[in-house]
Amino acid sequence: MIPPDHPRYRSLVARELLAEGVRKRIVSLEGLAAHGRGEAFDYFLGERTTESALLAERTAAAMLLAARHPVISVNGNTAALAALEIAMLQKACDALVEVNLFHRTEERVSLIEEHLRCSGVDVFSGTAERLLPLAHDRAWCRREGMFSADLILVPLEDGDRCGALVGMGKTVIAIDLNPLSRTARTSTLTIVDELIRALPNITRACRELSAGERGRLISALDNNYLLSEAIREMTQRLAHALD
Ligand code: PTJ
Repeated sequence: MIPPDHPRYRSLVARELLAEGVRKRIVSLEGLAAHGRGEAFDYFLGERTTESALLAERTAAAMLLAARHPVISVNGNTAALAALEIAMLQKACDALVEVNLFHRTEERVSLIEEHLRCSGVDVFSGTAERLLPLAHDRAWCRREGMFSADLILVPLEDGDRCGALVGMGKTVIAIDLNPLSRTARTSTLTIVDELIRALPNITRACRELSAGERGRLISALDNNYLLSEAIREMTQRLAHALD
């Protein structure tokens, strides 16, 4: 049992959730390594939502609400860490939620779908087809889901699919603590923040933004600025780490 006053409480709880996810066969072993990389970047950020990340989260909300057919793509790590937060975001923006996996097995897809449903997510399932132009198993998705979406929110992505989706003319919003990743640089909008902090901020903004604010946020979107700000925040903290 992790004491709530432990200085690294939130980080240790996240690790517990992922370890439990591995035991339930929801999270892949590779997902643990991916999380470790995210933790390192979060350390550089100071484990907080920066001003530029909040701007990205509010812009994401505006874009989700403006989309014709938004889809939230969920992998093993996202399901284990943030199933409830996904359910709340889905309610706020009325998006489809579809499971899409890199280390895909039919068993993992079903287990993750079941886990999401238990947390209140309305999961879009059914027959998947190999529809995305990718050599690996992230190519599998549903024709009426991700394949037809105009906007896809991809928490914790590997860069290939993100590039393929943008190449198909789709708007892609990524949540990725690594501002240098291919995903971060290929997406239409990148949120450089921790998944569990980012999702509730997007949900809140979906509920709060006026139509005027949404339009202003969308027309001011500059992903290069958002990524440079994230890198600036990290380097500034590192430069003063021993002060
Ligand atoms: O469940 P599967 O089979 O689909 O596999 C999922 C993983 C995560 C293993 C797969 O998508 C993968 O290999 O991802 P990558 O290429 O390692 O990319 C994950 C990115 O997410 C990295 O850039 C990490 O820095 C970042 N990341 C990890 N944990 C978090 C995160 N970003 C935000 N919040 C996190 N909690």
